[in-house]
Amino acid sequence: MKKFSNVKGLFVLLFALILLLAACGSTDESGSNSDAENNETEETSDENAEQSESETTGEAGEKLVIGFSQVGAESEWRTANTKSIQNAIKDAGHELKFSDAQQKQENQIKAIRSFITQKVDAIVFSPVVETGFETVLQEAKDAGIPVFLADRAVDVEDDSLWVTFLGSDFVEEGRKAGRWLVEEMSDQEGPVNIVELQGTVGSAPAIDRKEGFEEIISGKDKFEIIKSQTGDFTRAKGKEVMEAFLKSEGENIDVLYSHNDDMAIGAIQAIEEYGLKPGEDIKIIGVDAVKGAFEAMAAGKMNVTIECNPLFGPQLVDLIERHFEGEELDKRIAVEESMYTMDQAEELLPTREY
Ligand code: GZL
Repeated sequence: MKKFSNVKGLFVLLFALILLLAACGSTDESGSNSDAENNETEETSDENAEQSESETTGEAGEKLVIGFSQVGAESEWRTANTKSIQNAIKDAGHELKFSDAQQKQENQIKAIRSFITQKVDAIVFSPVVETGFETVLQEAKDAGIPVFLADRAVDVEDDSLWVTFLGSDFVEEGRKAGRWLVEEMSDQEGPVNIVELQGTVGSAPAIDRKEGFEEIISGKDKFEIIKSQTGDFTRAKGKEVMEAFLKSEGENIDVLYSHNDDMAIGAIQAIEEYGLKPGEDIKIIGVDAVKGAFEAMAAGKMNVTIECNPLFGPQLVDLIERHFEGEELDKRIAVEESMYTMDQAEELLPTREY
């Protein structure tokens, strides 16, 4: 019987255990517990999400982590632009992650991917060329990181891949150069033979400055571009290509149109070494309005520079902050710019900031 009573005791114990388990595992009709649990889980996950969101997308008034992928350090203009943006980001209390691509597209793609991995709040990007960035910009969009184009534009189907473009109207800069030349040569019979130093092949400024300049001179028969080649926006390359122009065209050249001042300054050296007078024998047109151009104009070696203002760092940071405060920004915001000639150079040189 002992055995049986043991068995009986076992059954009673088992039955009590089953009752106990049944009571613990039940949800009530409304399922609120599981919902509560779920809600708690959701809340936690939402909290985590918000937490991770604030880490990755930033919020109004928060300190932002900003990744800045810059073209390089190829010209006076570029170094001034870099300084303006870096200082503006730091002065506003945000954290800067900076990458100098040394004018190589693959370095910019790598930098943007690194910013995505680091979960920055925003990316500032000046694309070395217009095309080839669609994939990496889609990756940034998929990661919920807004991209702000500074200085140069990209050529992509989907313009939701970037928030806004802040920079110059390069086509208008080219038009200004063309209009100055038409006015300057108005009493010359012609032909007026022009050599052109183009910027980086495929870059927005090179494409647009050529377009704007040709739009203005194309309607006047006396103007002809007899040679055109890239100097990649650098002084060294500008000098080298101008030497080649002089070798083949020599005193047949009346005008140099250079897509930036740095290449023009390099060309001026080549013209002097060739034995001609820059600014007199050959009219020199540059773009950027950097200090070096004002020095060349004050020395009578350059005739005009079209301003392309690099000092838009504070304006850019203001746009980024307004975006995080929920403001809808225009897709394209142009920087105000002017033009300066040889006769203004001496007086204005001391006032120039870049
Ligand atoms: C123009 C900028 C150009 C400058 C050059 O906004 O992209 O790149 O004109 C620089 O000096 O290299």
